[in-house]
Amino acid sequence: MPKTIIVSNRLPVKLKKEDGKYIYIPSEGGLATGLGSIYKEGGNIWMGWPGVAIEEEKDKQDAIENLKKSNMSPVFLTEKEIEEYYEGFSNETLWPNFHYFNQYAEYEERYWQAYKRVNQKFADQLSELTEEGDKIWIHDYQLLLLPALIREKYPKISIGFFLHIPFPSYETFRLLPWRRELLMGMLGSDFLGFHTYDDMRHFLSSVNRLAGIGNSHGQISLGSRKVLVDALPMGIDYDKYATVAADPETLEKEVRYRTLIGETKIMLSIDRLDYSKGIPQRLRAFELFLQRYPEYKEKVSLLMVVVPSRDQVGKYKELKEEIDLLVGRINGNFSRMIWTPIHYFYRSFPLHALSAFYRMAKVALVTPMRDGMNLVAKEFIASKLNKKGVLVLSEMAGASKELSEAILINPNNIEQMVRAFKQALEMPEKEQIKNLEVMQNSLKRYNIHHWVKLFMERLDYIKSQQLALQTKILDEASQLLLEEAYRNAESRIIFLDYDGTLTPFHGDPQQASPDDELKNIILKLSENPKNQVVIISGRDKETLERWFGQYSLDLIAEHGVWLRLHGKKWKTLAMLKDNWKKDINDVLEDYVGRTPGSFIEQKDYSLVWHYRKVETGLGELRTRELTSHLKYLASDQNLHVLEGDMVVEIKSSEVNKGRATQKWLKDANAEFYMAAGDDWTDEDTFKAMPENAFTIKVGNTPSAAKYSVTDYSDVRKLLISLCTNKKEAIT
Ligand code: GDG
Repeated sequence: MPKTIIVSNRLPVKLKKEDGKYIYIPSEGGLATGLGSIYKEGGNIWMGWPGVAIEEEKDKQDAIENLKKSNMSPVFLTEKEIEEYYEGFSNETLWPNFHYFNQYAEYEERYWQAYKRVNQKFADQLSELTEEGDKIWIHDYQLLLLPALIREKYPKISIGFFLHIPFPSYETFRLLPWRRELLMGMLGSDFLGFHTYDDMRHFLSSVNRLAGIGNSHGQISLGSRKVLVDALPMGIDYDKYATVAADPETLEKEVRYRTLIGETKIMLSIDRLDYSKGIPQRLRAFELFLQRYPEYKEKVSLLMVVVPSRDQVGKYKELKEEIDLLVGRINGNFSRMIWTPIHYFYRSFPLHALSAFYRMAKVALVTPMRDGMNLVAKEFIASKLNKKGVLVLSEMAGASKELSEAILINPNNIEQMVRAFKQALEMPEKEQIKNLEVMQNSLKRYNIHHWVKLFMERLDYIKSQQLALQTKILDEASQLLLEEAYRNAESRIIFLDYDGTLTPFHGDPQQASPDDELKNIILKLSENPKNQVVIISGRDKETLERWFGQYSLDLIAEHGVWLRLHGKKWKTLAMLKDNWKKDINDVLEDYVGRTPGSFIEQKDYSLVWHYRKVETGLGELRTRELTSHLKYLASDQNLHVLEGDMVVEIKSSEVNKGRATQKWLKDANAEFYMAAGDDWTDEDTFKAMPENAFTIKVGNTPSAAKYSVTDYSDVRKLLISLCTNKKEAIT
């Protein structure tokens, strides 16, 4: 049975040696929770490094056996690999470059070589686990080369990739000596997800500039393979944070901390030690705030948690020293007997303690210089059960694109930060509640489970698009097959579009009328008593009647509004006037699901998709996608898709060729079915045909048809060969 394999640098568990034995510490991180619903199921697997260099063969075997019980497969890395691939290339080359700290980036050839070797190691191990039909989801910047390495071995497999950190602009990315190899590595994926529209845009621009490959609505054509790129902001396990915030253990901790700290208002910050987090800038802003507004002395304290990280590495060591100095200076200058301006912890805390901090904080300061998303911002909001609190959020964090009710700041603008601190502390409760409510509702909906589901749906979607692209050219062998099926059938149904399918002309009715060759084909085809021929066209009924009224065939005009059966009177294909709404609503729901801030308005005779609260740029992109998506369901006379001011409106209920085909076919029972058409309106006809039908697309754009031919003359040749079939030729 096909399975899903998650691959990330780290497993959701960490091995640690204690008293000569390895113990397993599970990760509480959001990703581990979200992906739990996948990797713990059936034969699915999570593959990654267990967080420690294991040397002994026996220990490795034990780890493999133990982890297998929890559907995990460890990739063992040596000390040297960890130093060069992980700490080196991943954290000292890619991390600074992707976070716009180029001055910190190391361009070391030996790091690059190690990065390539370890990605190959992951690929080798992954190949052993993989079988055709599996889905693979690769995570983050440590494994950028892996998608292409797997693609080489398994050309047809589904590969998704998600980048958790920002993707930099082309001008920054191009500084990497190995930029092209990195991009081509990523492009081994079928679907690439980023936190924000800007990240996605930057990636597409690099693909364009460095590999010369363009895109259409986020789809890149790599030869015959299509790659989808999209913005998919990661959510949190909302219920978990809301539940822990109400847990008695958290409340007990809150009371204890409050007693120790006193009644000052708390401003909270929680970060890993990293230069991308803007910790010194925040401290300087807090210092200036106390100088500028001395009335806040004794009234406000900063509770600052910095989680230790890489502090033996040069840049991190310097950062730690800078923070220590700043905290010392501020506390030294401002402290009073009964008041400490900054409570600074260089350590991590258990979840309940963290939750107590979130509850206590009046204001959360999330002010990174650059951050892929930042989950702390979201966790703070989910923990605010009383809906009182204010988030000050850097516009450089991915989260700012969704949390527009926060006070947004530029972390380089110290004056603005100082003003934001004051505004946050003085915000009326009513406004706090209003803002938090909006953000909580959004985070509840776009939670981690939604994110995982959506990722998998997008991966499946592009895979199905790729399959649809595999429409076969109607070669000699397939034509023989078709002719044989035709010959052997006692009853046949043949749907033919007109413009572009039977004639080269579109538009001008003077030019498009059937020529003698076509008239002859139609005559022979329709005279055969075994055949039921249906001309299905966008043309009006008068034109079709003028051209084909004399033949023994059926006519469907105006994309399915009118039907004329064998010379009888025209009748409309009556529909319930609201019938179309469900289909369109499903499409719109899908877009709402992928576009935080958007929503649907239901009107009696129309549906409206609003995107005025969506991240700038993303709304416009989705509109383009949506309108092209809706083309399949709209037709000139029936559904109208209108783009307005930050809205897309779909008006009126009518029918399309697919519905008309379905209605026409309802009680049909033939031995041979065929349909030919050239544009998007005919796709609905193809989809409505029975499984065993011969569906033929004229032209080479993606289609749901089984076969394709180059132009109308091929259709004519095919029809001539059918009607001049020796056994059946009507002369
Ligand atoms: C990447 C991207 C993106 C922190 N201190 C403690 C603790 N934490 C938890 C928080 C939060 C997580 O760590 C930090 O999440 P971030 O999103 O801020 O950053 P990363 O996980 O480093 O990294 C980032 C993310 O991937 C997801 O795509 O948002 O931009 O850099 O969950 O709660 N947890 C506990 N004690 C602590 O002291 N228990």
